[in-house]
Amino acid sequence: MDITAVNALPYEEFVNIFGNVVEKCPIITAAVWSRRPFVSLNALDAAINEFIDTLPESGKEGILRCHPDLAGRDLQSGTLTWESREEQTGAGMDTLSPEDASRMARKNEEYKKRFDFPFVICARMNDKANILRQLTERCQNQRAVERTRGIEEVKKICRLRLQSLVLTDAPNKL
Ligand code: 2AL
Repeated sequence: MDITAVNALPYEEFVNIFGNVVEKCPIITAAVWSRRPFVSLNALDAAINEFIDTLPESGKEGILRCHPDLAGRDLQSGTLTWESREEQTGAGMDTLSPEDASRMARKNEEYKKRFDFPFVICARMNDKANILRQLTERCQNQRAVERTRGIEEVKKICRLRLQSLVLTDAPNKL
């Protein structure tokens, strides 16, 4: 689908197609529909980012809390969203060694206990070693730093999800 086709979508279809570009936050997609027409995929991406940026800190934390743990219970029980499953399996979250799996579970819990929201990272831009390393390192940060960092990762995830749905003339530039 190209951007002209995106702009022609009625509200319901727009939300059906793009409702999960930010994990389990279709309200964001619903909000940006009224900003169309978008001149490009980049403009649609920017509208989503702007909406996220206008949220109060509690709203940003809410977005982070909509994200499933990496290599968590949802992956094991098959209850991840389609997009999340693709990302997590692509980063090898389903093939962790027993040692790495228990380290990941331990660190995810430590992170959530410290910050009260889950660790979020763009799995498609990282491999399992990198994810584990960053999870360990980011546990040391201040809460406000992690809130900002987590939202940056949400935006990267969103951009890649958008990119897989919309054709662009300049795929490497967006
Ligand atoms: C995820 C996810 O489900 N996909 C991704 O890229 N990151 N979750 C997370 N907690 O970072």
